[in-house]
Amino acid sequence: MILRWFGRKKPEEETRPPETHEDDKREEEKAAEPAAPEPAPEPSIPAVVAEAQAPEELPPPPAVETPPPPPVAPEPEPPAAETFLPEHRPAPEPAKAEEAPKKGWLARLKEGLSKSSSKLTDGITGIFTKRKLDDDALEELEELLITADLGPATAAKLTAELARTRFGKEVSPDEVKRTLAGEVAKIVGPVAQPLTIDMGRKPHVILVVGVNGTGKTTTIGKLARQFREEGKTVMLAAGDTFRAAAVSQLKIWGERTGCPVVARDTGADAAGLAYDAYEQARRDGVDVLMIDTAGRLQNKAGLMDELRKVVRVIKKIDDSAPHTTLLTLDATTGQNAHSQVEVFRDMVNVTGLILTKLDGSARGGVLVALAEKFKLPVHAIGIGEGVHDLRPFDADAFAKSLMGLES
Ligand SMILES: Nc1nc2c(ncn2[C@@H]2O[C@H](COP(=O)(O)OP(=O)(O)OP(=O)(O)O)[C@@H](O)[C@H]2O)c(=O)[nH]1
Ligand SMILES: [Mg+2]
Repeated sequence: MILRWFGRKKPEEETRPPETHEDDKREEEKAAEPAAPEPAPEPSIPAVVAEAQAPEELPPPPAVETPPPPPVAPEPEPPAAETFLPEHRPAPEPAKAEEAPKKGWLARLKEGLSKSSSKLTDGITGIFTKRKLDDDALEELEELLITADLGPATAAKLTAELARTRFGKEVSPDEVKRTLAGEVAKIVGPVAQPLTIDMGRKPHVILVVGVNGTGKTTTIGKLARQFREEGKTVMLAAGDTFRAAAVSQLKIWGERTGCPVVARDTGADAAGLAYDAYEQARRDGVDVLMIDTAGRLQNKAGLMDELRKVVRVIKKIDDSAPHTTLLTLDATTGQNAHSQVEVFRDMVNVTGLILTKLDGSARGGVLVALAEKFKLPVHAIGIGEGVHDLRPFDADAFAKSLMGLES
């Protein structure tokens, strides 16, 4: 079966992933049926999957001849009996920019972080109105910071810094917020690193991992749009072969962003698919290959094995690949994100984080705790479900927004 993703008639407009929670469940049940050695998958976070809407019509790609096959086609490994590759053509002109949201992203970041910041600012105002910075006030502040998900270590560090310069003095809530924002910016500054693509790789391989529902597929779609707008050619690999709905979700992102999607049927070997996609991307001279992965399988050990196998197999083509391994973390899960970093970091070599769902999360402070503890680059943050809602992580803007200050 050949899946064709170019020039297909697309359904109606799509702004969110094409699956419902119900679809999701049905697909998983179906996928799990033939061999379900263990009864229940173990989602640590319930997937919040939005309703299906169809993609926006993109202009058809220019008719360009399919490039000739390479002189020597290396044997895929593990050998795939049949590979279902899309009909691939060189990527069309950079995707036409979909209309960006009217509000500036800083305003949206501030609005998105308002749940986190209002907790902090209300607390700070409560503690510091007409009050000296004494031990009790410091203790209350430390507790507040902990409950706002900044974590005990960061909370202690921030209060110590405040005490160092202001102890015994009367401090205004605004002064406290400004001092804390400055300290938060210092902590997150070193990890605020944009995602860079090595254009010499052809392709630069990005593996996207994370617990189910944390935003892997959506982030891939958002990144694909960014890369395409920069004029890069992008290929997507639907490595979440566990659920049929996951494959169709990625295909819709591929259509929206003008990127070919390499996919196979549900239940296919994810590592084999990743290998074939990498080979295909190399043959086509694609700039970026993004590989989506499953967030859950029948059990956690199965997921680990599968991810490790994907990495092993990719390395057979190029030992330095994947060149980037992104871990998506759902900011609404707060401290749970710590254990997810530990698990995935030990399993695959995570090179950077994407914090999603910072909009509407009261737990945005977790980003500070993660930066302090793991020092892993935070490449971008998700501030909504739309294609424009992924932003490079800006330490200063984040710190100020978190403290409810104007940027
Ligand atoms: N509000 C908000 N929603 C987001 C963001 N990123 C992703 N989502 C939503 O979160 C839900 C899950 O996103 P997916 O991209 O399907 O997550 P996933 O990690 O691929 O999930 P699995 O395929 O189940 O492992 C979807 O409804 C997304 O629209 C974000 O930054 N903000
Ligand atoms: Mg997914």
